[in-house]
Amino acid sequence: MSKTALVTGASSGIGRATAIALAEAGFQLVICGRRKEALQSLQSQLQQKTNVKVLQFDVRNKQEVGKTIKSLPQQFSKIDVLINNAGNAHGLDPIQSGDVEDWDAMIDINVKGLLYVSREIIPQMVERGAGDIINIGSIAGKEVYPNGNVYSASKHAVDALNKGMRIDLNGKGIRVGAIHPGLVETNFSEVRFKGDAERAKSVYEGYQALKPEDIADLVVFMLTRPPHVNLADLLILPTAQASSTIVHKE
Ligand code: 8X3
Repeated sequence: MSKTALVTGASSGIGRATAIALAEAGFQLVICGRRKEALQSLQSQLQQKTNVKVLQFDVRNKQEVGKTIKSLPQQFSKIDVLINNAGNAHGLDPIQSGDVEDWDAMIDINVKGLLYVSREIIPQMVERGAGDIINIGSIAGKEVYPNGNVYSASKHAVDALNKGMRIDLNGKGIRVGAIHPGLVETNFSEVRFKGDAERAKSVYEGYQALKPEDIADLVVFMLTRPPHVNLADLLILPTAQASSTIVHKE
């Protein structure tokens, strides 16, 4: 029987590309997100390749996360692979003028949401003595850059949780690893800049940014290593990017 992977934030960007790559690699899928229509359209796209179950929830809503994951039909209830991908940035403002609603959103989604989903899935992995967890962090979890303050704090938390999970789950047959991407061209900047498409586009101009598929490739690579190999902590950047703030643009 094929393994089942649950992907959060699967309706767009890295999550969507990862779901597609996992379907191609033969995994059965549980695709999660807030936007039911986008998830259903991905489901119909992938249904010829594998079994796909759509789960609609907002990772910020603890009750909803628990209830929805517990409601999975038996065919999908054994989760072998958890991809903690849901996350985004809201705003890019100095600390003295940041919007507290933006701060709440980033901490609630990127940190608390990841915890709620993980808390639902990890116990069954421990019980079976098997599983893979991949946490999608960011270069912002490794460095802090101007005005990145709270986003960066939330991704540093993801980095810490990736390490914490690996420590607590050591000896339990579960691999835990993180991917920390630099600049990936998705709707990330459009969300960060609240729909300002021009400003968002300029982030990816003058060089070749990573594509969501580049991250999806890495997910599949990690999952297909022999069982004794755990890719624990990976930073992936476009060749044009040397650090958060050093990007060579033509
Ligand atoms: C996304 C990359 O550099 O905008 O996490 O923080 S960056």
